[in-house]
Amino acid sequence: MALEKAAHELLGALGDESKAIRGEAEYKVFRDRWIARKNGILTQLNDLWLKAAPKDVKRTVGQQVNEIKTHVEDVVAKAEHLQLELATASPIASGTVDITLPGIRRPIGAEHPVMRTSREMVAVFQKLGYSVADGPVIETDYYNFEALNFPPNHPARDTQDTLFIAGQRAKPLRERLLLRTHTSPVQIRTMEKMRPPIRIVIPGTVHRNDPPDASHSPMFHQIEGLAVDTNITFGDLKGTLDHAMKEFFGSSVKTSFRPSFFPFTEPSAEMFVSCFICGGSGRRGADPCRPCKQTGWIEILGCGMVDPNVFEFVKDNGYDPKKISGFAFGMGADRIALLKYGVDDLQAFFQGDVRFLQQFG
Ligand code: 2NL
Repeated sequence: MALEKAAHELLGALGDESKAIRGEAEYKVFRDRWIARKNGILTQLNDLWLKAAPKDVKRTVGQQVNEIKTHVEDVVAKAEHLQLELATASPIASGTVDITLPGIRRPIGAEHPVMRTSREMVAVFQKLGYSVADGPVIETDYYNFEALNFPPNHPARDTQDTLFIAGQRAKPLRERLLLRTHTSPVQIRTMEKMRPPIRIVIPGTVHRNDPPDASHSPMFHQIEGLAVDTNITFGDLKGTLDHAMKEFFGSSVKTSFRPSFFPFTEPSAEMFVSCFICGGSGRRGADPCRPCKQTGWIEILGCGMVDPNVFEFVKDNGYDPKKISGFAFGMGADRIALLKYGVDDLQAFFQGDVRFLQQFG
């Protein structure tokens, strides 16, 4: 009876230990503890129970020990089998991963509002068949000024607040390097490569020597466009830009064109969009509308018919101003993003404060 009780307790412990096994290392400890030839529990049983048993009960004890031995070997074999299965099964199916635990949150960020504005505006023109072009941020005087009808020493150059690369004095003026002040050089470079007709938009970074404040930054973003073909008219310019503004701001906006000046276009105009904040009324309830300064109109871009002097620089590639014509436009993505998202300080776009950026997530 005492023997049976001991056997029962022993097998209970065997079951408990086998269930508690987690991983290969624990399985090996378990296996050695029970069936190792040297000092394993089975060996000890043989020595302590069987060899020590009095002659008259040796037979019964032998049977008992044999039964225990079969059982222990059985359980160890099963534990090994389970161990192998777990090692090859998926962590979820085997239960070693608790899929009800909360996951690891990985912040994914969000598109910057200026980049989003630029991308959305570009997409409007892509839908009209325009291609996207790009080019270098570090430009030569030739592409940034001369080929755009800013002659050397012309006062129009002063308006660009150009950041020049140092140590260029030894070179001829047209080869001297600077940070492009507009994306227009890309339009010249594209006309050098592609014959008319062309329809292109150019989003890109530009630099000017402006001290940073709520509406200025020495680095900002432009989107320019150019369409050149036979018989392109100012009517094409107005129709295209009016359509683009309705796509971008909503179909209820109106456009207004007012005379202006740019060295590379003639005639030139500034385009206004009816205020998408106040709907053109100039008022927000009892308050004056700030974004449009109560005028009901917001200036969005500059545009015009490409000056024949500009085409002269790319004439050899099919741009003879007697045969073709074109319109061009340029706008600031940062300014449009400011208005669209109601941000009152341009600097917020460039300071990288996560509390600001998270609002666009
Ligand atoms: C503005 C005005 C403008 C252009 C950019 C252009 C380019 C070539 C020829 C003629 Cl290659 N024009 N670009 C024309 C008119 C206005 O930008 O206020 N931008 C922020």
